[in-house]
Amino acid sequence: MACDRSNAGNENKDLVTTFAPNLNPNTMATNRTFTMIKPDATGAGHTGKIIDRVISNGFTIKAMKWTQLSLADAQAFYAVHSERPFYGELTEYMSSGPIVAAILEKDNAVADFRELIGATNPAEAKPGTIRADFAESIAANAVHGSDSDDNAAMEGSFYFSQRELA
Ligand code: IDP
Ligand code: MG
Repeated sequence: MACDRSNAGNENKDLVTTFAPNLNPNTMATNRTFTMIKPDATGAGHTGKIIDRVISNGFTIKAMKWTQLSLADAQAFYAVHSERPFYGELTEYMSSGPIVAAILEKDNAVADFRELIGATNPAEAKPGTIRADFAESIAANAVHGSDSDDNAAMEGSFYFSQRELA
């Protein structure tokens, strides 16, 4: 079925208001992305190596915290995937252990970070990408990376207030 996207911008602003009430959708940065180091990677002791990889590839850390999602938090964060068959597995997994959440800055941040982390399935991720080197499976795939500027702003504001950015 053809999808009418003529109202897409406004729908997105409604979503921002619900999901991230402190965020002004008119001032979203285009040079930022949001990441989480996932429970498989924090549990395996890869946190420092992954942060080093991120910094040495030109990303500046604007905010960072070590924390753990409740199941309800994970369900809210991944609400966009609620119809997908792996939603239950994903949200249980993401709340199963500590994560590191961070807002990163770089020109072309969203696309460059997706390139740095590699494909969702580590078996298909290019050699030298973070997922190729550190991920365990398609679910436990070491890191999250936002897929658009708008989602980066919304996901970042899930964890951080404006006053936490440095
Ligand atoms: P992405 O993280 O590369 O953007 P998405 O399709 O947005 O991939 O999926 C979100 C997360 O859901 C993935 O990072 C992974 O942890 C999990 N996931 C994706 N596909 C599957 C699957 O087929 N089985 C189990 N988990 C999956
Ligand atoms: Mg995604």
